[in-house]
Amino acid sequence: MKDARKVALITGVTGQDGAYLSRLLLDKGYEVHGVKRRSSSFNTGRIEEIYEDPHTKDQQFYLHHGDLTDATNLIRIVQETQPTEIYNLAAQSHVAVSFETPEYTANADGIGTLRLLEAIRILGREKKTRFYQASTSELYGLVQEVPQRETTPFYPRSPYGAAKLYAYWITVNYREAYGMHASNGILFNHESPLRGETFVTRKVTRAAAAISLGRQERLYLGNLDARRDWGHAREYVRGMWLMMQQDEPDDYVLATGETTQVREFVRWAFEDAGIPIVFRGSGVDEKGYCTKTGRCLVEVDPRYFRPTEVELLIGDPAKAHQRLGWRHETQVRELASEMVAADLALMRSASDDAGSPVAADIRAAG
Ligand code: NDP
Ligand code: GDR
Repeated sequence: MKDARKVALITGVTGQDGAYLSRLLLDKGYEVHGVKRRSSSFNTGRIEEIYEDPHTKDQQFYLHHGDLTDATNLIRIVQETQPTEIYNLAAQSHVAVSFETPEYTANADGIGTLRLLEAIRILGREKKTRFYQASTSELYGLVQEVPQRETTPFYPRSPYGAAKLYAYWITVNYREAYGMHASNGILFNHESPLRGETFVTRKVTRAAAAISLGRQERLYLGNLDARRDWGHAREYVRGMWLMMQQDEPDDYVLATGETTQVREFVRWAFEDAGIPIVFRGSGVDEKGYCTKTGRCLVEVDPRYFRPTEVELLIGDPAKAHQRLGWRHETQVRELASEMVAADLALMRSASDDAGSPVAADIRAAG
């Protein structure tokens, strides 16, 4: 029997997806608890708007300090909050960074998932807490089949992908071994104005905005040939919630079914920022993307190449369409425009909003 209470615990609440999911669940009447890492600088910027003063009545949103590398802390948080649904979104989520910090990435992204599943089991909540694991299209890695679907074999190409592979299978195993309602969302890339600044879409939209405002000279990127299936994060968190509402747990791909080259996204972003660019040169004479007047704005820097790359991702979301009734709405071209517009607005108003994250974090510290 499903608990009539609606209490969600979100790890990674301060990240892109955590912010959108918190809003969605609060709108649906959930009591929402988020796990936030202690940080020497403010890291609650994305959830600032929904983080009310903890002293106000009717509060539905709570933050707890914690970390996926700390098992006892996770057990205590699950015990205190008694969640009916856990969304495990926390991760060292940057693929390139995972080559530099492979052991930490395995610990947080792989074993961290195990720690949460064990917390549920230790506390005897196997039938009381549903579990969502943030799995990823990076599991597919080296192309085995296109489009990629739930049955496509995995072949991860990074320490991040390998850590997430463990997390995927341990989630399946706890479902089968202990009858837990545990599901994997195999999500393809999803972006938004809240996307972390070092992922390629946001790096590009921020740079296009900054260059058009005369605040940056040039943008350096890595592999422009890679293709990604990019959707909007707001729509993907709804898919996560839908998975948790099904009678039976299962694994689902969420994707748009369309793929776009990084270089195409770059061209769109600069077009939206009012600076049309074209690719100039080849081989040693490669100049990158330049304006018609010869000003070269985007250059390839091999330092952003990865030791092993995922060249092509394109997902088949048919199962999610049929069973969850989930569909993406925003097209990638619109997504690029939304992100450029948001970055232009943010940069223009940069000096006005410096104070607000401070207030939120002072409240969080209690
Ligand atoms: P972000 O990088 O924006 O957010 C990651 C979150 O995890 C942040 O809140 C971060 O905290 C937190 N975190 C990192 N390490 C730890 C740790 N050791 N303990 C506790 N919290 C930690 O990621 P997204 O929101 O984009 O993605 C959410 C999840 O979905 C991730 O697991 C990611 O791997 C996965 N995913 C993402 C996709 C995407 O396209 N966005 C696609 C498929 C899967 P802090 O703010 O302090 O850094
Ligand atoms: P990805 O996203 O690795 O797919 O992982 P990212 O935006 O980092 O890279 C996408 C593609 O762009 C190429 N690229 C660059 N990438 C970055 N970050 N910076 C650059 O300068 C650059 N130049 C080219 C990359 O090589 C790659 O091919 C994201 C994360 O959110 C994961 O957590 C998630 O699991 C997957 O999406 C699905």
